[in-house]
Amino acid sequence: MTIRLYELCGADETHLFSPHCWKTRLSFAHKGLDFQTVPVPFTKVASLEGGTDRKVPVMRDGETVVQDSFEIAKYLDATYRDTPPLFDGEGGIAMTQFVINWSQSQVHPEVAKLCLFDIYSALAPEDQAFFRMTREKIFGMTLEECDQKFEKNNAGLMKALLPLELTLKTQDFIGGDKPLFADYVVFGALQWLRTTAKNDVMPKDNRVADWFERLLDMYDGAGRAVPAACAA
Ligand SMILES: N[C@@H](CCC(=O)N[C@@H](CS)C(=O)NCC(=O)O)C(=O)O
Repeated sequence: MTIRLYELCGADETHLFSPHCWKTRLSFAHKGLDFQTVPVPFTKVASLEGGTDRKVPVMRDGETVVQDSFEIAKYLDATYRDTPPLFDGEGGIAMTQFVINWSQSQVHPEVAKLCLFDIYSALAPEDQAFFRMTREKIFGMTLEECDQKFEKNNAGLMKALLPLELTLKTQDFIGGDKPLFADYVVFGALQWLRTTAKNDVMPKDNRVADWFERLLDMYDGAGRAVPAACAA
C-alpha cells in the first residue's frame, strides 16, 4: 500500500512550502520510496489522522502513523533497511539533532522575516485568519508590522548560514560526499523561502547557493518541480 504523506499547502493545493514537509519529501526521494501527497491547509492540520494537536508532516504507512520529520526519517531507516540510509549510524542521528536545533533556532527566524507576509498572501481566506491569529501571537505584532520591520535582504540569513558556508569549503554536503537527512533539514528552510518569498532573497554566488542548486536537481529535480515564488 502506498505511503501517504500529509503536507501543508496554500490556497493552491500544489503550492507545497512547509520546511518540515520538504525534509520528508527529500527523505522519501533519497530512499527511492513512492508516496502519495495529501495536501492539507493550515486549518485542517491539527485534526489529521484523528489528532487534536498535530503538526505536519504526518505519514501513514499501512497501520503506522508517524509525525515529525526527524521521527519519520528514523522510521524510514529502521523500516526500509535495504534503501540508502538517511543517517550515518547512531552518532549520525545524534549529530543531526544539533543541525535541527541550529537550523530551527538560527536559520528559520531569518527565513520567516523574509517571507511571513508572502505566506499569508498565498493562503485561502480561512487559513489566513488562522495564520494571522497564531503568528501575530508568536511575533507580538501584526503581520503588517512584521513586514514593515524586517528589511527584505538576506544579510541576516547569510550570517545564520555561515557554519554551512564554511563546512562546504571542505566537503560537498553536510553528510560528506553525499547528502544525508541533515542536508535536507537546511534544504527545507531554504526551499520554504524559495517557494514563498516574492522578493529576490535567495543566497547567491556562494557555496550555500551552489549546494542548494545541486539539491534542487537531485532525485530527478524533485525540489525544482515546485516553482520559485520570485520571478527573478
Ligand atoms: N518538529 C516538527 C515541526 C512541524 C511543524 O512545525 N509543522 C508546521 C508546518 S511547517 C505545522 O504543522 N504548522 C501547523 C500550525 O502551525 O498549526 C517537524 O520537524 O516535523
